[in-house]
Amino acid sequence: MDARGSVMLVVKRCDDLVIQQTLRGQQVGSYFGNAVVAVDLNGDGWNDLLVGAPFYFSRHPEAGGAVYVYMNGRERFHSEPSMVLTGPVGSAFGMAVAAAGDLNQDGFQDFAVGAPFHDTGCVMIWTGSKEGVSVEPSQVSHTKVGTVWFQDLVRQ
Ligand SMILES: [Ca+2]
Ligand SMILES: [Ca+2]
Repeated sequence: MDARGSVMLVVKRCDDLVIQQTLRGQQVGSYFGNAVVAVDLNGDGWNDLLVGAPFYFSRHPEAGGAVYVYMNGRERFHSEPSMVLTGPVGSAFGMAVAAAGDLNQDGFQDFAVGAPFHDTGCVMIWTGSKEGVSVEPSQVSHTKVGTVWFQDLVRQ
């Protein structure tokens, strides 16, 4: 066993639980698997998987916290993430990941990622698309002295 973390996909067969696939984290201590959400990002009817690793760290480019996106290849997830979203250094981006429904009404499911250590805390909204996930967050919300304000980073 190492400390890279893993996510196991388990199916129920009769009365037994069988491990169907294991996705492994890439960095020791990244807390890969701290948050796991299944959501159909590209609207093909197959749930895709988001896995948070809030203590992932990268120096070049500087990043802290990651969310790994695994697209569903029908019955199995690709063993390598199709995309890795990262947050600001020390932000614990990916501590919380939640399906948010279709926020921008484009027919694709969207999701929210929490970065609790970024300033006073921050939630970023990422949108699903035919290809999987938008490259940049579409919306970032910060908390500031009890009020919430929204900043559009990318206008759709
Ligand atoms: Ca899908
Ligand atoms: Ca959407």
